[in-house]
Amino acid sequence: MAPVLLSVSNGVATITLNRPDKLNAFNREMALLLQNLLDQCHTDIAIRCVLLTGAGKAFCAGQDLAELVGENPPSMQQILSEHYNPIVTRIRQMPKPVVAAINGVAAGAGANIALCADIVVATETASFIQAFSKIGLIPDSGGTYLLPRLIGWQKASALAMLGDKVSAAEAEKMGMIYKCFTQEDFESSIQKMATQLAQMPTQGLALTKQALNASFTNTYEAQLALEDVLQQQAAQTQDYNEGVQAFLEKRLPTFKGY
Ligand code: LHQ
Repeated sequence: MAPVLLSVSNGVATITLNRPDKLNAFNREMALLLQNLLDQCHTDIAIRCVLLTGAGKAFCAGQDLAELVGENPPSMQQILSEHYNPIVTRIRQMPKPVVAAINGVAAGAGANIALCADIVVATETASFIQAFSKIGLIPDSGGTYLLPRLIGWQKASALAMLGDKVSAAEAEKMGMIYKCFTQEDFESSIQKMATQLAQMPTQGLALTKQALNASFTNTYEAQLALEDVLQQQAAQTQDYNEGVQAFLEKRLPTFKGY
């Protein structure tokens, strides 16, 4: 079986990290394949939402530590510049929503790949661990950027240094993720959310994502100017026309994604 799987249905691309016996830990092959599949999702206009999840009991245990001591291990420089940085960059630049559906433990790079999705939801038995400090590393894959912005400086410092396990319920409470679902509701809730997103005005969502990405570093004035530009682009889409027409005609809109 391939270490990452892709299936497409009703506009939703489901990407499944698939090394369940290794808790879906990343080796080089898996990291490169994930990049390739994210590229396919980026360019395929029939795909209007990406759902990222893990096979088996874990979401992802981060770097496969066995690979580091195996034959011809990738260098530290390669691991970040060729494996994880291109993955998180692709997720942030994906012109459609990416939902991370966290089905189990998400540790190390696995946690931070999860957190860079647009919407992160988890099952109640899932957990998040900034495992890096326990092996003498620093949080990577954007963790030092995203964590303080998601949960505040103090909690980010503590989690990055202590490497404590955060349950899905705690993660929801501290604003690290959007929602925690019961085990029973998890599968149906993520499918419902992904299907809903795939039927929404995709261009509008892509422009929303672009604005939110820029908000981390923009001044208020620069952000207002960007909203001005992006809103004009949104208003040129057919979906904007359809949304307004459907509202006025008191019917449900049919959005095409452009
Ligand atoms: C694993 C792994 C794993 C290999 C579980 N690798 N086998 C960037 C820069 C460069 C280098 C390094 O990496 C990075 C980015 C990073 O991601 S650094 C952080 C790497 N990840 C970790 O340090 C997490 C290591 N794993 C764990 O702490 C635990 O396994 C967690 C908390 C994830 C899950 O604990 P349990 O549910 O108790 O499972 P387990 O520990 O029993 O693991 C099950 C199996 O999976 C086991 O193999 P075995 O043959 O004994 O059944 C583990 O060895 C294997 N596994 N994580 N990262």
